[in-house]
Amino acid sequence: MARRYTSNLTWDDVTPEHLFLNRRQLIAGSGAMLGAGLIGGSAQAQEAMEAMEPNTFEEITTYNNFYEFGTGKDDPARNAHTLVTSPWSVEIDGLVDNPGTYSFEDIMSEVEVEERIYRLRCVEAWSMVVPWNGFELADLLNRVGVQDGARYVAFETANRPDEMPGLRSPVLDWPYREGLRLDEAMHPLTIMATGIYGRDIPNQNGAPMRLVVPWKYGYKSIKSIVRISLVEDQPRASWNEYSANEYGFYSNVNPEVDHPRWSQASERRIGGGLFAQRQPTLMFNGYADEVTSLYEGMDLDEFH
Ligand SMILES: Nc1nc2c(c(=O)[nH]1)N[C@H]1C(S)=C(S)[C@@H](COP(=O)(O)O)O[C@H]1N2
Ligand SMILES: [Mo]
Repeated sequence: MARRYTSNLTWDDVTPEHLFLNRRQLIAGSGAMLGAGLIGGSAQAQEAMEAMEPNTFEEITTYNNFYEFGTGKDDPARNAHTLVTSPWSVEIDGLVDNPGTYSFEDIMSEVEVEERIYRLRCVEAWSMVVPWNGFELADLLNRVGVQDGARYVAFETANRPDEMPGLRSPVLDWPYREGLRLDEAMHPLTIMATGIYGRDIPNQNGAPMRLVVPWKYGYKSIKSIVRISLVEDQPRASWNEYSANEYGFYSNVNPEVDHPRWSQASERRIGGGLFAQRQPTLMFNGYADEVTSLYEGMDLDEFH
């Protein structure tokens, strides 16, 4: 199952020329458009390939949301160097067979890291395409042993005022928290990212380990995680608590459900230039074939 989404490029492989020659292969490995009959010579196939052209390392690492380091897009790249990411450990607790404090190295020695090229769609209606390195969250959860009764997974970011200047402003009720339903967390598209373009993930992108859930708005992808809890009830989620009608718990990318203050029908691709055309936003950010079944029978307007 997981193989389907895998590509195994290393940093050395990822030259622009290589990407150009292998775009078709990358699309096939991306999860986007699979099964939609778009892989071929058609105009849509061309469009699909262009939509999955990765952004540059520079773009991905200088236009970030990481409010612990300031609310400006360039604040994290400027300020996040103060975060101490080694040593790092993650507390895994709640309804698990093997609760404990796991070092980042211990986790990395157990899991299988691979490359996933995913679209990232922010709720602010911009997007980019990122070649992540990471492992399936399910891989980690299966190793610690999820117990019966666990229905959700809760995540917390580090809460270190000395290293995170943004914590001085009460923008959110720190620490940053997010949550997934267990089936979303166990889905093979859901990864813990530890790298970008084959390099260690930079601090501004959530070092040393951040969640990536490609069919949900970017803010669900919580950065610099220090705690993972398996729980029975729907956990707290920072943006949902900030304003529940603007930011639902599910936050699935959905062009038909607008944010109360702006449309979600289209998006601006980062790096596309000032006059680049906006792109239509795709249902579940292009991963509908893979995840629609998770929400069968749910009103996605109500459970936005
Ligand atoms: N801890 C934490 N995680 C966070 C955020 C944040 O402010 N703090 N911002 C989120 C938002 S809004 C987005 S769009 C993505 C951006 O990820 P990137 O900077 O790697 O592109 O991170 C998400 N994870
Ligand atoms: Mo975002």
